[in-house]
Amino acid sequence: MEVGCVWNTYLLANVLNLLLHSCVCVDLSYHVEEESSPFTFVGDIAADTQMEETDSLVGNNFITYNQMQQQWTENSHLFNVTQDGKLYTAQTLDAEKLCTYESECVRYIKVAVHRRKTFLKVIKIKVIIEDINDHSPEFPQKEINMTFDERDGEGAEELIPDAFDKDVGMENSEITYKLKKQFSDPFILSVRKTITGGAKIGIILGDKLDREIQDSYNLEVIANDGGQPSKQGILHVHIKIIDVNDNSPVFSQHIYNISIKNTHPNNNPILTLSAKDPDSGNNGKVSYFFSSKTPERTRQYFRLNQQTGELFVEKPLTSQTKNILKMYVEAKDGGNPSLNSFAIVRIERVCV
Ligand SMILES: [Ca+2]
Ligand SMILES: [Ca+2]
Ligand SMILES: [Ca+2]
Ligand SMILES: [Ca+2]
Repeated sequence: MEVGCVWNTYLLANVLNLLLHSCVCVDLSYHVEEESSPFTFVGDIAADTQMEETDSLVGNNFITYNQMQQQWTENSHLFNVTQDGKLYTAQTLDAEKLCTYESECVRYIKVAVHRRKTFLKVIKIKVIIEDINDHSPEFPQKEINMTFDERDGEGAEELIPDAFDKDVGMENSEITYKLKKQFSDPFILSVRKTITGGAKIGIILGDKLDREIQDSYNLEVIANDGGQPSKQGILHVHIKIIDVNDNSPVFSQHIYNISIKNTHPNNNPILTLSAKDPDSGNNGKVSYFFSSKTPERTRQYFRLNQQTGELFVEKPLTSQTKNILKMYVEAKDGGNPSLNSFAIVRIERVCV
């Protein structure tokens, strides 16, 4: 029985609420901006219902106005009606708390009019709470890191989260996006609206990448709302380019010509080979070898430090050794697969 009563009360409240909100037969409509301070003047009910013209006793306070309590809504404490018929806000009204997006933000109040103690009528008043642009579009995070591969081609895409604007007004929450970047940065912004009202946003590669020229980029995605003036939110996008082994080591010379005495000490390098590879990590780590084209009979006189490229005499050069020795050396990077290049070392033996 008690449950039934509760349900009946609940249903009645909802029906009354529905009737109140769906009723279009309002006597007066007023506008008030959200976030106005409490006690902001909204309208003069007495003047606008022209009660003073129809009843000359208003000046003597015989006509009084009272807001009717509407216990099933929270409207009653949003507004105050003075006895002489002035409507004020009772508190700061926040459209984002009171209303939802895509519906007019309104509240209805009823005011009873009495002459002395005699009830005259009820005035139905619609108050439209106008949204102001008091919220900026916000991204779920302030910054985001992403990577592109150096071999990624034009059209490669990385998605980023979209922004949200809490304002309930359509223009104040309508978001447009733009990409802030350096002129030469090879990225463009893609924005596709979704059926839920959000957006699918991507950073798209618009050109080839070369990590050896630039290995990182800092972009900003700026979300602007349609308010006047517009507010904005910023997402900082940090892009790192992952290296690909696309460079071979390059020797400082194609041919190294040196002369050594046959008494050259074997702990002093006769030459230091140097090859540069601009790739990153192992892709740019260079090691040095005798090429297989170097005959073993020549190679036996020398020792090559694979890491440093230092070339030492291993065995004393004798008069039986040719006056000019020619060796092919190879520089290899640590990539997988590795890339290499070759140089020639010509050594002239000088007798002392
Ligand atoms: Ca707002
Ligand atoms: Ca806004
Ligand atoms: Ca590279
Ligand atoms: Ca390389």
